[in-house]
Amino acid sequence: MSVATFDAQVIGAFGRQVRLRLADGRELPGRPLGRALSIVCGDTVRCRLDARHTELHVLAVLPRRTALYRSNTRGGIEPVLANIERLLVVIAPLPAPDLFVADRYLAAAESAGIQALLVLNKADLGIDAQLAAELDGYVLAGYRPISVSAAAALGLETLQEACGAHLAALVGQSGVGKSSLAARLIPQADIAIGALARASEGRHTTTASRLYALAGGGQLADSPGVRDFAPALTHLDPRSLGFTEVARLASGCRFLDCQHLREPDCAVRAAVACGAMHARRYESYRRLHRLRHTLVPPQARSPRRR
Ligand SMILES: Nc1nc2c(ncn2[C@@H]2O[C@H](COP(=O)(O)OP(=O)(O)OP(=O)(O)O)[C@@H](O)[C@H]2O)c(=O)[nH]1
Ligand SMILES: [Mg+2]
Ligand SMILES: [Zn+2]
Repeated sequence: MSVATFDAQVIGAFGRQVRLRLADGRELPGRPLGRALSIVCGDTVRCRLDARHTELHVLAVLPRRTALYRSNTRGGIEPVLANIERLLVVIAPLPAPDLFVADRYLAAAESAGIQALLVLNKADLGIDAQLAAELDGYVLAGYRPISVSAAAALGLETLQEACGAHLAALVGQSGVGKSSLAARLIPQADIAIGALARASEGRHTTTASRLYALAGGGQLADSPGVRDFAPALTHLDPRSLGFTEVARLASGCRFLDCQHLREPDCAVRAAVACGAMHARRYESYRRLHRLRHTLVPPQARSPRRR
């Protein structure tokens, strides 16, 4: 006798345990059958009820429409979130923002076909001249940073609109207020919020990604904060490494395979020289380029030649 299988959405993944949402809205715990299955929040999986009908067995992960990957410390890559359509990269005046981390998230999203947005939380704390200049750099790049405050309930409608009916995810450094924003947009969910001291001591409040339903028909994933983030280096677009302004400017470079480092007639370096591309964003591009050059063998990173 064959047992009926059906599809479900992964709304939480903690090691070998997953939380699944069925088409009828019910939520049940699940367990992957087979060690090799790598399941992340946002995945759609094929499953069946176990004999005692208390949990679901996950048989397979269906093909992902998008996947956000990161490089892990063992030199490999691993998926972080699946099927997301909007990546909300959250920064804040406090803890001190590491914008190289933000740039890498933006680059990973651009290279994965995920629309990336920059969200500045804790706007109630005020924005100093240095941070304001950095935000101008993102505007030059083509982003429109969204200023919000979870504490003062500012900009939340704009944030909700940015999620729309899509599957969106909050990512960023620990303590920037991802869970606080999620709690504002999904007040009925019981979301843990940390003390700022925890983040400065390197402790994270959120320990696993979790997907919540939004009032507007979309879904929002809250994810654990990071100290650092390295994208999957082999997945980066070879001409721009996922930097949108570099992708735009590169068509003006003399060489099709210009790396925008020392080549003559490079439109990217010209833009940096005249202030049309933000100097720190360019430094961020160079750092990512160096990392990729060091870690990825040449055959895996060869630029597409036309
Ligand atoms: N002033 C101010 N504080 C905020 C705001 N949003 C969050 N906080 C505070 O920032 C601290 C961290 O908030 P969380 O929401 O736990 O941060 P997180 O990004 O989810 O942190 P992790 O789960 O560790 O990644 C808490 O003390 C919040 O009260 C805000 O808009 N303004
Ligand atoms: Mg959190
Ligand atoms: Zn160039």
